[in-house]
Amino acid sequence: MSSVIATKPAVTTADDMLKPKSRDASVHLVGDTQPCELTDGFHLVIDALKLNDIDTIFGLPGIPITDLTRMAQADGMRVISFRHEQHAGNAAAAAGFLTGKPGICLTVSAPGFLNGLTALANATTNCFPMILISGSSEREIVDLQQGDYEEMDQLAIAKPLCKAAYRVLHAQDIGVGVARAIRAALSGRPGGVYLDLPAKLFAQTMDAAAGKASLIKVVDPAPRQLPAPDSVQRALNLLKGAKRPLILLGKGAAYAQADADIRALVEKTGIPYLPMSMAKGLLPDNHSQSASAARSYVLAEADVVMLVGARLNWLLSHGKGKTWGEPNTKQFIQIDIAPTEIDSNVAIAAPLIGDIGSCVAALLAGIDSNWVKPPAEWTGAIADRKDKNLSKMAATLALNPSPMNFHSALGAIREVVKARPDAIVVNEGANTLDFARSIVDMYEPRKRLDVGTWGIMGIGMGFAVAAAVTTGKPVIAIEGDSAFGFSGMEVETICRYDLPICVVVFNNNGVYRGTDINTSGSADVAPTVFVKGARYDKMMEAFGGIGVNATTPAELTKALNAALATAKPTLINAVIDETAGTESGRITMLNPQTAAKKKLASST
Ligand code: ADP
Ligand code: TZD
Repeated sequence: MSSVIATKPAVTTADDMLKPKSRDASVHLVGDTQPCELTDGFHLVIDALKLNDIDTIFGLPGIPITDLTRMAQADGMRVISFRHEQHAGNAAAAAGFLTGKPGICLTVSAPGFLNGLTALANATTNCFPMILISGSSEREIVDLQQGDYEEMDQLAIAKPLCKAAYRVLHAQDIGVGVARAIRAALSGRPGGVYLDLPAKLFAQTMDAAAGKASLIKVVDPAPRQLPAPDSVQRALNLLKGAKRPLILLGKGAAYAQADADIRALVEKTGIPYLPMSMAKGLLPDNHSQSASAARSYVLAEADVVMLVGARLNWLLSHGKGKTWGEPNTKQFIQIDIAPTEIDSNVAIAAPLIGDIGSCVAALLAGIDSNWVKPPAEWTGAIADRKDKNLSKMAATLALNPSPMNFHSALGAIREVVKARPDAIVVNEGANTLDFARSIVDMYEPRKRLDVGTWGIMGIGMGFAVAAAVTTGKPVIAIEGDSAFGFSGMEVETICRYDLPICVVVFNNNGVYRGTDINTSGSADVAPTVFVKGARYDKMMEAFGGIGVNATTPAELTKALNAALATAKPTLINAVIDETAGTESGRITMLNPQTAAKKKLASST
């Protein structure tokens, strides 16, 4: 039901002085001349979101959206208020990925908008649906650059960084604006959408019945897109002819929520599969067909690779080079909703364009009891390598060095997650990320959230809050100490909402490690070094949460189990050997080398 207001604003605050409604005579005229029930921009925005089953807003209040946050809360929406907009934006993005509904981030104008924009761009890069709604200053003043409060042409700035951007100028268009934003975020390849709401809009009034009638409930915002039958046949033929087939599952496959069919496809075909980071758990990592522990081998040796919601970007070495073995030995099948993704890096022999649910269902329909599973030579070779690598890893995990290293600490977390497969793991850092991805097995779909396509630091607490709020499940955030610093202040948010989040900070005293030396001779420490022996656990205690300093895997296990049992906000400062990390983790080769250094090296 749409909300109705009196002719006066429903909430009066000191911010009202700066609100533009007093400048707009026509709004008053409408209100004064029509004694009938009125609604306004504030209420129409809330009603439009609620009508579309959006029940949560992640944001940060201030002019001109403070009242919007209050009214949304009063109207039954969950309003999660953050300490910095980037984290609210990241939360919205993660909520979008987890729920398949666009996550909403609400910010103030210019600086708040810009703070949220990184998250919007990241969501778009990750193909997560989210809507950044920002209040903005007066169009007349902004466009003449007359220096309004927080003046900025936000729509123009947002446009190149997201999938779509819209501005609503009139209350009667709010329904259309919200509907377009939802459809743009969800349809086709999901992504970030910007919705610009100038301050003046919120106080505009209109007849309540007309307002209600102006709202749109979006019908089928992510319509199924069936693949063409001939493209299905082409893909099946290629798969059938393969000697060394491989299925590669990406986070698009996790997002698609076609879990049962994806599992059926893997199991019915008997094809080994490799999950990308956020596709881990689509099938349990201990599944016999998982080729994770033989990753390099299968990528180099496979002859037909079927990509399911995964792009051949830098994370997959662009589908070429040493990672992929001998040149011209591979053929690709690619299932994707975005036709222009095809051939983006290498030739795709069998594109399958459609939504993953429909594409996988179509493939399944073509796989009958006569399907010939991959040759034992291939699956056997993979199994051998897996066994070898897994026993190597088990031996490393069994070591108990002092101080802890990444392996011993993650070995402890691995066992806890095994016992709580419903817990959601959030993961960022460099070494902390790379090692956690391979050591901590996932058992259920959409339980792992991480730095994604950009490899961005700062998603930690925003993603953790969204995971806890949208699922109610416990969250374990495995964080490098540098990574944690980007969003660390949100531990207050975690405590304020009493969320079941346990943050584990892998504290090795710096970015990558804590041992760099400043060679200049000045008193400053090296750029990658932090305060030694910092106690991040005290940050959580400062806001009433539980802080634990853990120096052994046993202490870490105990604290983590306690956090899961009590569901209380907890931060474990896991003390890690400061010499343990490598520069940039596994992507150290992406660091450009100075020519001077090369010359130096070659002359010695
Ligand atoms: P990863 O990083 O895990 O390899 P990417 O983010 O690179 O995954 O790829 C995800 C791909 O999934 C994108 O190309 C996107 O267009 C696609 N995608 C997302 N949702 C769907 C869907 N429902 N159906 C089909 N493709 C999808
Ligand atoms: N800024 C942003 C927004 N994203 C980034 N990826 C970086 C900077 C560069 N960067 C990485 O790629 S990883 C990382 C930074 C700063 C932190 C690594 O240190 P850590 O993890 O303490 O988080 P490890 O486990 O000690 O390596």
